[in-house]
Amino acid sequence: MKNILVTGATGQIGSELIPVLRDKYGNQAVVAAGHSRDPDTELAEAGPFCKLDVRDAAGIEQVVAHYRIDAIFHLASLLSAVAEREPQLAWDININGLINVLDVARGRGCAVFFPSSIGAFGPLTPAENTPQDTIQHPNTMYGITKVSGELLCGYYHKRYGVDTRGVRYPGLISYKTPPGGGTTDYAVEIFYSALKHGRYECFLAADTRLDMMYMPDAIEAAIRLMECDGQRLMHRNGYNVTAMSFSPADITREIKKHIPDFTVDYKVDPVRQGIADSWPRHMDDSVARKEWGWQPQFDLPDTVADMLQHLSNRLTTS
Ligand code: AKB
Repeated sequence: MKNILVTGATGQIGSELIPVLRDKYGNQAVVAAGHSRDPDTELAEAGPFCKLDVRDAAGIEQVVAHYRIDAIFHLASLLSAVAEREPQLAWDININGLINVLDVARGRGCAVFFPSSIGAFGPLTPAENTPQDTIQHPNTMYGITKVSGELLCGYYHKRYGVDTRGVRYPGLISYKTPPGGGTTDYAVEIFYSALKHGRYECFLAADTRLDMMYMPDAIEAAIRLMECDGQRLMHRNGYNVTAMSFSPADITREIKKHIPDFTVDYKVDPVRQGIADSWPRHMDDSVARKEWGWQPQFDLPDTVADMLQHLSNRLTTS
């Protein structure tokens, strides 16, 4: 990778991936492209930033040509809960946006990273040790766009030779940019509430166990997969990756080790609970470990300690 475009630059993953890529490849080599939110000054000033709607195919073509892009991290996407509220918009952004990126990549010889999700599975999927290759019948629009995205990436590789690669991310935990409209967002919100108020009202039931990952591992997964020798990749797209599996009750117990008076109440949101209940509890990610050396660093105790430390610094200085 020489010149890199990151779509969804101001989102939860993009805002943390871009500084890491810029450290590695140089500030000018990494173009940040965001749609709606204003970029923070660090993102916009450290290197090229452009406003881009991924539904605008000509706009993508122009940016890729102008900056001589050879790799695209295509992160722009609506998340699960918001996609249930606006299914047509989710299809438009998540699928038509992806096809635009894949077509430009095909014409300009770019590699493409596509983040799929645990949402690509559904209620018929084995929930424990979810295999790499298994039933994928999601019952949410988000899941339908993610499984279709995996298939499209596979198709563009087989049919047109586009170097597509991707993972199925679990819920992602980070302190820099909050996620927006996801089902696993509780695992980020809980830290803000614990530090600010000492209590949290959780929208998932106490025993809803899901796969999760701390952001530094998510960034490492994307870069490691894109940098590895493509000959090693038998699957290429939709690699299961996970770092831990926990429920709201488990993370509460871990936070209480640092903030003993912290309390959680449960007010279950039926929509998000229904989505979570259709997802795996714990994926088997041995194929990613074998094919490209996936190895997470952060478990639940490490994540909680690091989140609380960074977030309390941010909250006291803001
Ligand atoms: C969401 O909750 O929608 C995302 C995801 C697991 O893909 N965080």
